[in-house]
Amino acid sequence: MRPTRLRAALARALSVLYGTEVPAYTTLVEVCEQINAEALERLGEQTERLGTIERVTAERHGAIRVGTPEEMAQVGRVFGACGMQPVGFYDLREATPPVPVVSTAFRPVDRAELASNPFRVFTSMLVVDDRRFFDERTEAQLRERLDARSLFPTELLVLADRMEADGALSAHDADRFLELATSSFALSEEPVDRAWYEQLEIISSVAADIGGVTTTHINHLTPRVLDIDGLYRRMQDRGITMIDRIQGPPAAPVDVLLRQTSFRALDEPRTFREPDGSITTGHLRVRFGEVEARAVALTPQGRALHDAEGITALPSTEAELDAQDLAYFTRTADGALEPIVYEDFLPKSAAGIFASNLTSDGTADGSQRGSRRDATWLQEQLGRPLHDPYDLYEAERSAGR
Ligand code: OOG
Ligand code: NI
Repeated sequence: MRPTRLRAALARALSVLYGTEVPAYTTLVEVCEQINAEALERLGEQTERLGTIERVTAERHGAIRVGTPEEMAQVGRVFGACGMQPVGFYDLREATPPVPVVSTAFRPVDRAELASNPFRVFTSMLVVDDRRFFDERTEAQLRERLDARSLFPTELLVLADRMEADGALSAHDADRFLELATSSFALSEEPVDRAWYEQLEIISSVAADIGGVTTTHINHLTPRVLDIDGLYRRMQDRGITMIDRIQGPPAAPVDVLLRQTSFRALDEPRTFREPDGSITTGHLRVRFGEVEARAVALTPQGRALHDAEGITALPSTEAELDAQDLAYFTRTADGALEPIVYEDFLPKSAAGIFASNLTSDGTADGSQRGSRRDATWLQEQLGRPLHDPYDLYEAERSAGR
């Protein structure tokens, strides 16, 4: 099996897993499929300019969270086997409310690969030495626990490296890879150390979700929808409470970038180890359901204008966006514009998504010094190239004109 098929198979396996763990996800996927079919009916081929119905129907992004650079590098190997490369650097410590993580997204980088299966995973890593969040003692406790755990079995990493080296795995090895990878992202039944989890939760619920447990899990798995306003209404009609708004640029004459919304997950039963050693059952609320709509990618100038002045500052036709070099397009043989879809994330929406899912804003001491983290640092930790999203859009545009 080749990386492309392995990626599609992993996306499907995780979708089945997450559907059994979070039943409301299955409702969300059903509603997305209805809305997409209706949009195709209503608008015809026009809707497929941003991706074929096959691509959009299969399209998912996952979100996972890890604790250390070593764990991040291992995630890079597992997704690398599936033809997913790290793209972009997001610093959520600067967000409102601040979250003590830095992130990247693993995804295919070629248009043909994206068309075959665009599975992407937003991956966040805890910054344990950031004094705005963690004092020296908490950092030491975190390090001790994170260093003692392993998120991925060695057998999985060996298979991942073999796939990256050879470009193929036998059917038997591919099955084993899928089984091990999928179970690495399942919610663990291991008891949660109550006192430690609560100690971290005061600082940040994301820190507790990462460092307070011994495994990682899919936080959410997000389908793509062609009409997110329609979906938002339909979900509410079905009695599912959505967050109060859709994140990202509002609907416009030319939709741009990425719009996302989510529903709050219900309490999930978890096992706890109490301070007296007894095992109890309780609940945690860390996972939720998200859905997204994707549109044309903006150039750095387009993005700067959008971020400073909002969507209304952008021209209202594709031709003008192209002429002013504000968004990315290729041209068909007869000269028509084809939008290049935005394949990445928005730090502001990501912060909103994190926040919609927090039990509290946590505590950050702004007078303390942050620790330096940037794309160069992350690339070094990953030990593989970290792509700049703009380079990828630019290359695709130059190749397609
Ligand atoms: C990731 C939040 C960001 C998105 O779609 O912007 C994200 C997380 O909650 O771990 O998934
Ligand atoms: Ni997400």
